[in-house]
Amino acid sequence: LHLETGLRRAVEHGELYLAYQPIFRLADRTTVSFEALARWRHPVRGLLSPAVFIPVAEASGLILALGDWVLRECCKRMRLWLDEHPGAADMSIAANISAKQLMQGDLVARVARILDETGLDPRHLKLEVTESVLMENAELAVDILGRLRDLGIRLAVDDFGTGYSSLSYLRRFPVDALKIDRSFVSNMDVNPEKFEIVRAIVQLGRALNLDVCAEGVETEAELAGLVSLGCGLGQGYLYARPLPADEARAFIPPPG
Ligand code: G
Ligand code: G
Ligand code: MN
Ligand code: NA
Repeated sequence: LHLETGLRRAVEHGELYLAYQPIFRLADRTTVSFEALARWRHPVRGLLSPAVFIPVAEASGLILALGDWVLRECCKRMRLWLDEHPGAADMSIAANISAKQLMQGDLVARVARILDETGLDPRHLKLEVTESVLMENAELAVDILGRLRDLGIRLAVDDFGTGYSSLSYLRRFPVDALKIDRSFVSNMDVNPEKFEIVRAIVQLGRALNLDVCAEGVETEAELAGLVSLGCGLGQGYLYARPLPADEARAFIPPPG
């Protein structure tokens, strides 16, 4: 497999693109933001999942260049949508940040430079970091997240519930949102244990004054369960799949 060489070429030759999955307010089903998800249109192997190429990028060090590309694309896209759609004025785009990007990459300076170059108001950019990455080196994470927050961007804990956060660290991470891992959301309406875990996370979010977003909402029954628990936000195939930019923009609400 020459994925690493291929990935180097992919970043340079425009084989990568971002799909945007709408994140919606459960109560009224309006879109409030988008999560950007990387895709690789490989010339021979077809469409490759980030689950395949992100680990390759991390192991080879390419993740820093790839991560910069993702951030720059998100910022440019959000600026375009802000210019074209008054209804986007309160929206944001969320980018996923990998372990190496957070811990080794001088991320704060990179994000600051990309915001500066693209002229995006930082409040329209959100970064998602998984709970397990944050807990790997929690003291360092507290410091880096704090400096990212100082830039004016927003932060979310991704895959929440799978990473053994201590509550004391969760309180110290200066984040805006928890994203409930989709393993708990899937079939929560028929699985009482999952239902109670989701309830606990929603209550934790309320106690810490954090937005809570359920991932992987696929059915009306799951959505009804989430609403009954007071979960605010969701994303998943029920509402929309990750979409090419031109299709995603149709989810930006009308102004007013
Ligand atoms: O979209 P999909 O379900 O195939 O994504 C698989 C995994 O890849 C998810 O965990 C997602 O967070 C991760 N991922 C998608 N895009 C990016 C990206 O741009 N950077 C990083 N670090 N991870 C990403
Ligand atoms: O780790 P992260 O939460 O970033 O992963 C997001 C991944 O979940 C993306 O690869 C995306 O394609 C996928 N995804 C988004 N919505 C759904 C859904 O409703 N069901 C399933 N099974 N996967 C989803
Ligand atoms: Mn994510
Ligand atoms: Na996730």
